[in-house]
Amino acid sequence: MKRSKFLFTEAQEILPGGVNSPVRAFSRVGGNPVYFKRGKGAYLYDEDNKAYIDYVGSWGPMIAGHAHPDVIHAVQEAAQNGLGFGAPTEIETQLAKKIQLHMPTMELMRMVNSGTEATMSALRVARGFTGRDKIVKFEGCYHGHSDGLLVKAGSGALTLGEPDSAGVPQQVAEQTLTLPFNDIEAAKILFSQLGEQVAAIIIEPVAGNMGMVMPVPGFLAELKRLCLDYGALLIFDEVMTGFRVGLKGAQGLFSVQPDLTTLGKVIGGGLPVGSFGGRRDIMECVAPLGPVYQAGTLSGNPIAMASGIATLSIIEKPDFFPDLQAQTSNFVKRLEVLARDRKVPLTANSIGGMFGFFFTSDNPVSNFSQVLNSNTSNFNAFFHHMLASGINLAPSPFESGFVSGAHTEQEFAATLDAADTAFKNI
Ligand code: HOZ
Repeated sequence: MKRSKFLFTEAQEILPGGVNSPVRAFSRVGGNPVYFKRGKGAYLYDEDNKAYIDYVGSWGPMIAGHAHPDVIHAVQEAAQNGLGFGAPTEIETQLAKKIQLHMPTMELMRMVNSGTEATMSALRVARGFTGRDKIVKFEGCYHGHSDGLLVKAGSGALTLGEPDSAGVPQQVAEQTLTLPFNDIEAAKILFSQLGEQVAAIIIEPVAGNMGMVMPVPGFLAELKRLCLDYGALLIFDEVMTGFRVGLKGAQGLFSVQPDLTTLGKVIGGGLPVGSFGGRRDIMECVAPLGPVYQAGTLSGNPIAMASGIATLSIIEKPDFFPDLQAQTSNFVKRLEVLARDRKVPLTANSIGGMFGFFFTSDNPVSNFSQVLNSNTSNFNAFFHHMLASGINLAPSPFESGFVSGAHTEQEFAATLDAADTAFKNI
């Protein structure tokens, strides 16, 4: 940690809080962030050459493991032809087709550079299409940092204890209505009063930014029904779940068809890519076809497209998701058993290659209030013990964990050994 400490001190002189994204500053867990210089497979290496088994995976995209040779090769090949043209290229259509193959609800889509851009743009499309202003989101769900979405948001906004950001105009925040996650009755009441003003419901179909919280059975389908009844659109924010909980995303797993979908993370394989898309008649509102403006110099960047295509090609292999799902679920079950044996209340869950755990005896954890009531001091103690033992977890109890195809029993066993000692000491 010696060099990480030095680098963090230096960074604080020039970057706000020393970071380019708040959660990275370790504000929630305390201590100094680790500076990484290299990743390979399931491992990251810090500036002092210490190795860590990584369960952050760049917050999701590294589903194939760090520096997968196929991805690196594709990026190098693409880079030799130039870094970007700001003009159409064949490769952006190829990535779009690959996405559509697995998510047929994406009838028309546009590439952007981040999940934030994708959600912000999808909302504009929803408003342009419906002619309505209000949107509905769920407490603890995080959809990037655009103004209207920083209302009762999760992830870094929650981590810092500031669910509402300064700088968001009141008039903008007022257009965002929030509901408790998994509470369909509350949604029905809201729609009975304001349904005709709602352009869209936006939801993480599996919440991943307040820890990982699964939808209760039927919840997503009921939301779809409400949207149909009131002429609102259903937007699945699959930036985190897309190509992570399964090849067809959460929409495939739960068999609920959103009107619009937002993607990011895995579809860029670690490079900055996002996408929003959905029903053709809705997406035809987007310029130049329609009146909703959206643009970007770096959108569809060929290097990022190449990285995304190579990553999707790896995870499309028939055994990839069954193996990832089995490994991840086995891992979290063993984690729960260890905690139980040490009499530490813990509820863990996983889906595909995504997992979460809360220090609580509530089981399941299915809403934001339960999340906030979990024991965050235990999380912090656990986190630091694991980090010292060379296990890299997200530095906040309000994030998800990610397993890659490069994690093997060797890494799981080492992680569980460290967890057992950590449970003993908290
Ligand atoms: N909002 C991201 C996690 N949910 C964190 C991004 C980052 O710090 O890189």
